[in-house]
Amino acid sequence: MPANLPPQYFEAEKRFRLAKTPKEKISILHEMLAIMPKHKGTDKLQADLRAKISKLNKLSQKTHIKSRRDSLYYVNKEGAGQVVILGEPNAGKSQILTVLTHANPEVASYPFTTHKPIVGMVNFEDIAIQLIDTSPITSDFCEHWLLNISRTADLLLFLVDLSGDVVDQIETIIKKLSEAKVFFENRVLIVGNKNDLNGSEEKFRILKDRYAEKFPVISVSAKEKKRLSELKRKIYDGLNIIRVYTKVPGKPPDKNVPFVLKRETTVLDAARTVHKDFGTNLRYARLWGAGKYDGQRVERDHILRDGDVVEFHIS
Ligand SMILES: Nc1nc2c(ncn2[C@@H]2O[C@H](COP(=O)(O)OP(=O)(O)O)[C@@H](O)[C@H]2O)c(=O)[nH]1
Ligand SMILES: [Mg+2]
Repeated sequence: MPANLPPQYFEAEKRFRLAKTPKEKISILHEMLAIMPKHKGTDKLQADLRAKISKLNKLSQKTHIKSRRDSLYYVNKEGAGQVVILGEPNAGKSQILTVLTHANPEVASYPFTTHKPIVGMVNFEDIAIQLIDTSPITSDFCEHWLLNISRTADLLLFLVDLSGDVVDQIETIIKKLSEAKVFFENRVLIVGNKNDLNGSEEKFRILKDRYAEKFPVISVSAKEKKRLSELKRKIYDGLNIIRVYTKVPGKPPDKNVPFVLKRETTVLDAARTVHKDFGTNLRYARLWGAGKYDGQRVERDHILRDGDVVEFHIS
């Protein structure tokens, strides 16, 4: 499969070659990873970039003690996907985290209490999604670590206070991300918060008129817990993932723990994820799911859908 890399990738690659410090190089590599389309054709390239990052990280940890703070604020991905909340002060970022997740014990383990990422897990049906509350973005300030997390997160949640100037809030976020060359176009969800307030409907309409063509846009009230299940569903949709369940011939499916896979994953890729030997020995699979009859035989290149139950047949 061809990699089909966009022009921004080659532009970043050029900057990478010119970069001098490990820190600079790492940041550009993260950018290249974010720009790169994620599919089979780029798997190897992705792995190469990750290996380079890890090598440079080791190097810079040895040489740059100053970079410690940044790596302290790096949040390891957990669960089905990583979502970062971005917004101006008082948009309701912390409130969103509070109503969607349980308190997070990790919070206390950081020595700096004012400006740091705060992590929680959102339960959505049978999976958990990582949600990160952050320090505010304003037109003249944005923490460096926040941009770094945004570079690698799976989804950016632009949170807007519906009682303020909604377009200005979005444009501020976009400006800060663009200035730092964080590419975000295909992984944004816009959320208008405080839809319980008077006048919020009109603001929400403005928000939709302006952005709905490019990004999904919804409104919620974090405080009054309105439309939170729709928000969770939209977060899930924005992650571009599917859940697939496996089953052994003659046994009921294992519905307890889904395998979380990228959208457009084939039966063969799923088999490889489940077990490395399955990939080489896979002959075909049987599927149970929407639009199929029970136990329908499908070939290795069949694209799986959310909720499919798959039974691998190997030789
Ligand atoms: N009316 C209303 N107020 C909210 C809502 N969500 C948050 N707030 C209030 O907005 C203020 C800022 O919320 P906070 O979560 O601290 O914002 P942050 O600075 O973005 O983290 C607080 O006073 C919240 O009580 C909401 O849905 N409706
Ligand atoms: Mg806050």
